[in-house]
Formats: sequence, C-alpha cells, structure tokens
Amino acid sequence: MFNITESKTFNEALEMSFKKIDKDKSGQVNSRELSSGLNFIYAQLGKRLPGKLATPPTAAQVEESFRKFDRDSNGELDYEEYKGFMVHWFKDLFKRSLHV
Ligand SMILES: [Ca+2]
Ligand SMILES: [Ca+2]
Repeated sequence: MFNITESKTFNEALEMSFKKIDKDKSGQVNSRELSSGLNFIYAQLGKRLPGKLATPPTAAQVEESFRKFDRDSNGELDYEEYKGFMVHWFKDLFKRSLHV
C-alpha cells in the first residue's frame, strides 16, 4: 500500500515546512509557531480540499497534540518530534478525507 508519510515528496515537504514554520530559526518549533504554521498549511490545502477539511484546528487542539509529541517536554518540537506530530496529523486528515 502506498504510504504518503514515507514518500520522498512528503518528507521534502515536511523539511521545507519545518524551516518555514520555525520563524525565529531556532531549529525548534514552539506551539505558537506550529499553530500559525498549521493555519497557513490549511489555507493552502483549503484551495484543493473540500471545505470541511479546510477548517484549521483551534489553538487548543494544536496545544493538546503538541504536548503529546513534545517527548522531552521542553516546550518545543525538534525536527523528529515535529515529524511525529505531522505524520500523526496528516494520517488523521487523510483518514477523514476518505469519508467525505
Ligand atoms: Ca522556533
Ligand atoms: Ca521537545
């Protein structure tokens, strides 16, 4: 089965998005950076996906997942933690998109 999260395109997009979202170039992403980054991503996706999926998550939803994936609890996601977050997030998004 084709697995989007292991594809080259996905991983390249992931790396690019990490650099884009990490606004202060600290090499880590905090929840505020992540939240505004997701808003941006959803705005882009919204142009291609049905309206239901295009609604960006609330800051509280992002915060909840953020805490789960911040494995060392330092309040920031390094690239590996970020990857875990995004893989989880987009798997869920794709799963839901099958039901539209
Ligand atoms: Ca940062
Ligand atoms: Ca961390």
